Amino acid sequence: MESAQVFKTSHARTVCYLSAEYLLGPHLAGNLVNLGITETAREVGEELGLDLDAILEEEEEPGLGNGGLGRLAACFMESLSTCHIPAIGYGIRYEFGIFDQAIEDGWQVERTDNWLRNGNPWEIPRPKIRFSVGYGGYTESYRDDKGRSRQRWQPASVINGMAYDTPILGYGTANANLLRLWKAEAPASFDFQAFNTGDYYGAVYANIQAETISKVLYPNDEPEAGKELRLKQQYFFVSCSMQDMIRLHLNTVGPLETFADKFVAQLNDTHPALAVAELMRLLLDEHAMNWEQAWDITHRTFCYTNHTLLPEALETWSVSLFERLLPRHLEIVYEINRRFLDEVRMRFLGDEARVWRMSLIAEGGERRVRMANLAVVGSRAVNGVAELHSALVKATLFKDFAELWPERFHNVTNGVTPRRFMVVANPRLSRLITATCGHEDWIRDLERVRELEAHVEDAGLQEEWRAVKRAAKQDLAEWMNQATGVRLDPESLFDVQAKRFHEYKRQHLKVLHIIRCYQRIKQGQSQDLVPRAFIFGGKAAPGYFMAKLIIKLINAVGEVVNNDPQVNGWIRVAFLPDFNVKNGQRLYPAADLSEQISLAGKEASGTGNMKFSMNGALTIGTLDGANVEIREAVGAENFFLFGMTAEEALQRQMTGYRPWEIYRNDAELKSDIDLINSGLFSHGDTQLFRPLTDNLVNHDPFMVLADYRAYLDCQKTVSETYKDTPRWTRMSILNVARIGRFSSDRAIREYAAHIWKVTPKLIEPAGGDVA
Ligand code: F58
Repeated sequence: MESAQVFKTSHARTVCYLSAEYLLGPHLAGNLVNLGITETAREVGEELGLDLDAILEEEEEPGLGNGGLGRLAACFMESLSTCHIPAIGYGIRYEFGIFDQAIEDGWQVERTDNWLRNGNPWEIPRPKIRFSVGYGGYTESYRDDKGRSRQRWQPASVINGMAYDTPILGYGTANANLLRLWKAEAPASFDFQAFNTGDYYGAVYANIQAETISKVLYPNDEPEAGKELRLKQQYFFVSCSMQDMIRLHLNTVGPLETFADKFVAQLNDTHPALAVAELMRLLLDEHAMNWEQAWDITHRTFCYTNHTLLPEALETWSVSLFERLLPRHLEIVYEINRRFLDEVRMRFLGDEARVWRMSLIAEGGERRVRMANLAVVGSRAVNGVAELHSALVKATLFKDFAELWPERFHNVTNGVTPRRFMVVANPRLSRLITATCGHEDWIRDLERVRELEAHVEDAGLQEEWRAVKRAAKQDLAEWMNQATGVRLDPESLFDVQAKRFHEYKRQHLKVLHIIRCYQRIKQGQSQDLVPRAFIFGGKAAPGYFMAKLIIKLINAVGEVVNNDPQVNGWIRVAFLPDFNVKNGQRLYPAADLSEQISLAGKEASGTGNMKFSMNGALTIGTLDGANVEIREAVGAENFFLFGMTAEEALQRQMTGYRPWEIYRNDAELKSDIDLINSGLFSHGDTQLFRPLTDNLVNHDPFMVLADYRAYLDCQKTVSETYKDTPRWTRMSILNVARIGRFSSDRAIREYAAHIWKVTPKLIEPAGGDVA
C-alpha cells in the first residue's frame, strides 16, 4: 500500500509488463527470503509445532505459464521490485494453469492443474477494479457533437474483467509491485436481462461463456487450430490492462497527452500485441483524439521483446477470425498498415517485394494478420533476449525492419533471480558463498559472487563445495526414489536435461548418447566412462506427437538400463515427472552437468542454462542463445563446447543436408538407431519409435545426426574431466563466481536504462525497517 501510494503521489514513471504468462512458482519461501525473515518464521513455526519445510512443501504453485517466457516474466517482476522500479505486471488469472504431468507406462499424461482448489492466500480481489470488454458486432460512422466524423464499435457481446492483485516483494526493500491478473466474468446486466426476458438458462449460459475466457492456459506449441478462445484471451487481458492504465493516468496525472511519459508498456512476445490496436481504439474512439496524436502516444508507449525465431511459432491470425471478433481493431490495423506501407514505399522506391514482406497482413493464401509485424511497427524499441538471438533477429526475421529503423533494435540478454534460484533453492550453497565472501551482498548484487574466485584454490573451500553438491544430490536421489522408484547414486555424475520437450532442444541427441554408453558397457568398453545418472525433466505440449514420443523413448530406455545389472552400476536413467518451478528448485542444486544442446540458432536464450550454472553445474552446450555469453563469462576452459555454429548449420541446410549419409557412414550412430528400431526398448515392437528414427534418418530438421559425433567426443572430455575431482570442483566454483551477469537484476537495469528510460524510486518503509 505504501508503494502504491508513493508511486501514485509522486507520479513516478511506471513500467507495465504485459504478459499472457507468469510462471510464478510457490510464493512463501521467496517472500520470506525477500523480507529477511526465513529463520524467524522457522523458529516461530517450531514454537507452534509446525515444520516450515513441510509447509513450504505443501504450497500449490501458480503455474500460469508454459516455460521460459512465463518464468522470465516472474523473474522480471521480482527484479523490478528489488531494483526499486515502479511496475505493474498485467496478465490473466487462469483458473487452470499448465497441466500437471504424470508418466504412465512411460507416456506423458496430462492432468488438470486445479491450483485454486484450496483458495489462493496471496491474491487480493479488487471488485471495484472491473472493466468491460467487447467482442464481435460491427462498426459504424457517426458525427460527434462537434460535427466531426468518427467511428464507433457496437460489440455483439460484452464481458467483464475483474482484477486480482498479488504483491511481488523485492529483496531487502519496502518496494513492492503489483501483479494484476484479470479474471473474466459475466457482467451483472446478464442477470437483469434474465429477469426481463425470462431467459434464465440463456443468462446462465452467457455467464459460463464469459468465464471460459480466463479458464485455462493454452499449453501451446502447436499450429493454430480452433484457437478462437486464445485470441479472445489475448484481447481480454490487453483491453482490461489498457483501460486500467488509462484510468490510473486520469486519476493521478491527468490529461492523456502525457500518457507515454507516465507509462511504458513492455510486450512479452506478441501475445499482448493487440494492445497497440486497443490503445489506439481507446484514444481515438473513447477519448476523441485524432489519429496523429493517438499514434504518437501509442508508438511512444510500447516496446516489444521477441522470444523466438522459429517460423512456426510466430503468431498470425486469420483476417476472417480477427474481423469477426474484433472488427474495429481490424480497421485500425488496416489504417496503421496503410500509413506504414506508404512510409516503406517512399523509402524503398519500387520495391514491392519488400512492401509485401513487411505488410501487417500476409497475402497469398488465406489473409492473415502478422502479430510480430504489428508489434514492431507499434513499438519504439524491439529487443531479442541474447546477443546471438538479437543479431539473428536483425539479420533474418526483422531484416527489412532493421534496415528501415536500425535504431529501434536492441539486445537485452535474459537473466534469472538469484533469490529464488540460489537462496531459496540452494540454501547450503548460499551459506557457503556468504561465509566465503564474508557478506550477503551478493544476493542483491550478483556480480559480487566474483569474490569467490580469490578462494578457488582453497582446498578447504573445495571440500565444502563438494559436500554441498553431494548433499543436494542426496536430497534429489531420495526425492526421485520416492516419486519414481528409480534409485540414483549420489556418487555418480548427475547429468541433467530439464526444459520443455521440443525437437529443436534435442533431448533425442541425449538419448542417443545414453544408448551409446549402454552399448559400450555391454561390449566391455567402459574404460572411458564415469558412472552417470541421466536425469530428464520437462513437459511436452499435449498435441506434440514427436515430443511425447521422445518422452516415451527416454522412459523405455530407462526401463531397460535400470533393470540390467550389467550396466546399472554405471548408468541410470530417471525422468522427473511434472517439471515445474518447485521441482526445478530440487534439480538445479543437484546437477553436475547441464545439458544445453539445442541446434545453434534455434534457442533464443535459454534461462535454465543460467540456473544450472549458478548452482555449480558445468555446461555441455552448443553456441546457441545465452550459452554463448555464459561461456564467455565463465571462461571457455570451464565450458564443454561442441557442435556446429548457427552459421555452419544454416550453410549446411542450404547446401543440402543428407542425414542418411551420416547414418550410413557412422557405424556407432547406425547401431544406436538400429537398436531403437530392433524393439529392445519396446518389448519387441519394432514400429513404436519408427516415426522418430525415420524422421532422424530421412529429414532430421534439427540436425541431431550432424552433431552426434561432436557431442559424443565432448562427452568423453566431460567424463575425463569429472575423474579429476579437484579440477572439476575448481571449474564448478568458477562457474558460480563468474555468473553475476545473468541475474535478472542486471537485465532489468538494462531495460530501465536503455529501453524504458525509467529511474528507481525507493520506498521508505512506513512502519520500521525491513530485513
Ligand atoms: C522462450 N520461449 C525461449 N515460449 O524459447 C527461450 O529461449 C527463452 O529463454 C525464453 O523464452 C525467455 O526469453 C518460450 O518460453 C513459450 O513458452 C511460448 C508461450 C506461448 C505459446 C508458444 C510458446
